[in-house]
Amino acid sequence: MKVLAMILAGGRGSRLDILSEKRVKPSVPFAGKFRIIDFALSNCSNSGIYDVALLTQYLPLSLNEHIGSGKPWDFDRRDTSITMLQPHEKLGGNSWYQGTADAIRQNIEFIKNKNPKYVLILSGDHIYKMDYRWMLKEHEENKAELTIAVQPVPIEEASRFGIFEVDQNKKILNFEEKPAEPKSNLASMGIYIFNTDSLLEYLEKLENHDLDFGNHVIPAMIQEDRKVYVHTYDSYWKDVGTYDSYMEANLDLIKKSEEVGINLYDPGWKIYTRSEDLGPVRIGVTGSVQNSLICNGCKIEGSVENSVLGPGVTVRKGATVRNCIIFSGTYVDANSHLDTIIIDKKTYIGKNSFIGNGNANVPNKERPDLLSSGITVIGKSVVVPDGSII
Ligand code: ADQ
Ligand code: ADP
Repeated sequence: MKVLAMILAGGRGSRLDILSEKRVKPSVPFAGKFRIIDFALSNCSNSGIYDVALLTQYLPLSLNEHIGSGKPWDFDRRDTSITMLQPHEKLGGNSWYQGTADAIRQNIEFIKNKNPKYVLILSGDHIYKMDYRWMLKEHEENKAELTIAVQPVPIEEASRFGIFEVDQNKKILNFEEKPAEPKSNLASMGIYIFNTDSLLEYLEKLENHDLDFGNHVIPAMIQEDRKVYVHTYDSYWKDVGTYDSYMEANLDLIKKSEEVGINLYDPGWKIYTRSEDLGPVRIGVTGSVQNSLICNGCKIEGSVENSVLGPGVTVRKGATVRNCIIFSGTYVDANSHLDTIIIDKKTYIGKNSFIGNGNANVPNKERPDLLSSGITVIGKSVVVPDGSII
């Protein structure tokens, strides 16, 4: 086998706490019909990489259900496979994955059995469309042992990432994981291609119990002057780890693709997902929709603006939904006003409610007396009583 993709889908997504209370971050719904993980999975499939393993440990149920046999991504054919790798008790060993590289290390036997030439390591919570074959080509041309995808980021954000300094051939000279004072703005995207031999060598020789790529493996390889290169990627890429970045990435997809640099409608690079069979969108005589993504099964009698509505959302007459991300099956009853809210699945919003009052700098249109509060988040299956003001 040439390439084995291993997707890290197991960290605690604590910064998206309400949405990831009952599911891991990669299985949080995104852009209406998708889950965050669909992007990494579709990138693999579109790049012709059909051997994929998902490493997960917290709350894997929702993710397991979503992945199933992997059919939407074509991983269920005779010559393709998707494997869920969860921590298991080993003789004398601990079980939970303690760090990103420890998660891979605990599956060394799996890698050896598959015997790939290269291991592609990905993060399950990024929104982007990338052809990994370009990166692999560069990796082979450079005769590298490790190639890391990088992207220039605004310097004021650089301390959230692993930061590199490179020579004119893109060989890495220096790396610092999340430096307080970054020396460059070339940020690691957390996407790695390893020669399997080099990966196994470092996983077997480094002894840290919480072995991590950014903190241990990459610094050790650079210090030992191994052949570590960067691959530059400058199209749309977002790590959706916080409510702000999650909201922003959802709203990005409403914009024209030329404007934002990611296109969900490209027949040559589809994002695949598992979808339910639902009826077509119905917009009633009192309904209006502007600048929004609306999924199948939605019924709209109120007004929806600058929002993302997942499958089967109802917005009753007189209700206004503005700057909201609403997951599937939620019901917004008559004359309620919602602004800048993320609402999880199957939630009921009672009549005549005012929830979320939008951007702190822009007073609410209907009730300028209410304090504005940034992003409000409502958990799964919550019932908000009629007349609530939140
Ligand atoms: P972070 O995103 O901070 O930085 P981390 O939180 O370690 O890295 O997670 C990377 C991925 O691995 C996430 O998808 C996470 O869910 C998953 N993960 C974390 N711990 C795990 C575990 N124990 N078991 C299974 N999966 C786990 C990394 C790099 C930076 C780089 C950014 C880019 O370390 O150098 O800049 O990614 O986003
Ligand atoms: P350069 O190093 O000159 O920026 P690249 O060959 O890295 O050139 O990239 C050229 C263009 O191709 C860029 O717009 C980049 O975003 C895009 N690109 C690079 N790598 C990939 C990839 N792996 N998948 C899809 N597009 C890519």
